Amino acid sequence: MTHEIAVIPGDGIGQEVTPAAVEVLEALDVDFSFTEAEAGDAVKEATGEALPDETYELAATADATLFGAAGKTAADVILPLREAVGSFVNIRPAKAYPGIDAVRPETDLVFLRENTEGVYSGHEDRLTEDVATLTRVTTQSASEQLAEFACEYAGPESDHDGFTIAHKANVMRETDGLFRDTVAEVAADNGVDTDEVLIDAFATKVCLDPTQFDVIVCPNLAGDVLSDLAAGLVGGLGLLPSANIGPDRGLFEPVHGTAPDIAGEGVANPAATIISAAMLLEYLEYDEEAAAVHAAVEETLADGPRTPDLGGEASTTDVTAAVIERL
Ligand code: GGG
Repeated sequence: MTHEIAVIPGDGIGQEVTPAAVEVLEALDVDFSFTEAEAGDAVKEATGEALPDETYELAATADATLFGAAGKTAADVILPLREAVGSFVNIRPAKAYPGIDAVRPETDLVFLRENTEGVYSGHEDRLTEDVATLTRVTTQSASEQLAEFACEYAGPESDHDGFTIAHKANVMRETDGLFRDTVAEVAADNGVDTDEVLIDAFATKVCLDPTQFDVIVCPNLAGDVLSDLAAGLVGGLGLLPSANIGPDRGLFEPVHGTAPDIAGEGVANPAATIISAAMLLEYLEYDEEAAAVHAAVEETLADGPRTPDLGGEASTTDVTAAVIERL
């Protein structure tokens, strides 16, 4: 069976790390058909549209999508692409790899981020020169859908022991109150253990001792910010993959953005995108191949060439070749 994979590199280093991950997928014995499409700042400049209709359609119909990075047009690109695949959760694992000089080598976390609403609802207005507003949206239905996923991901049948609900319901009483209460109720109904933490307290606690946490379920913006914070504990954004999961399809992307400071230099770390490709393989139930890619990345990080973000001098292509060699 051939799997149709949409490949959308986006901007900046997305143009470098996405082909690297495709190369790794091509090295496996899996029948993929890759179709590349444009999105982002460059296509907006050329055509006036950051996300051409054909790119949206491709993501909405492919079996899975591999995305690179969004820059200035992120709101017009990555949010609609997540919608195209019907994604309601963004899974963001943040773990320290052996051999990497991490601030907190004991870190092993998974963020389950609400992926459709919150302050990324898109309801922003510039009312006057002085005043801009944003409507934060929380729905019981989206919170329930996330919670049901979290119960499967971290429930009794899994390797996890329940999850932590991160929120700020003491201040955002209605929106985060609804989020917290809904997620806690679904977990209780499913017999899944939960505890809760305020988002600001979480930021301190996770830096001091990340082993206090395992799976963290959180609203959209909190998941975006806190997973980047966790990247700082494990060696940087070059190491964090993600999976946007919907009922019938998924979109897989590194957590990092376009990195304009190094874009075009050929030294971007491809690890986050290659691990995202491993998550794509898991999603399509190629568990053996996924495990092989995870292992090859781990070995490369431990003793192979390293890009400058990890203290090395290797290029994106050197690291990609090293991963493929270890498959
Ligand atoms: N590959 C992830 C990416 O492009 N990140 C840039 C960004 O601004 N992301 C916002 C988000 O993940 O919601």
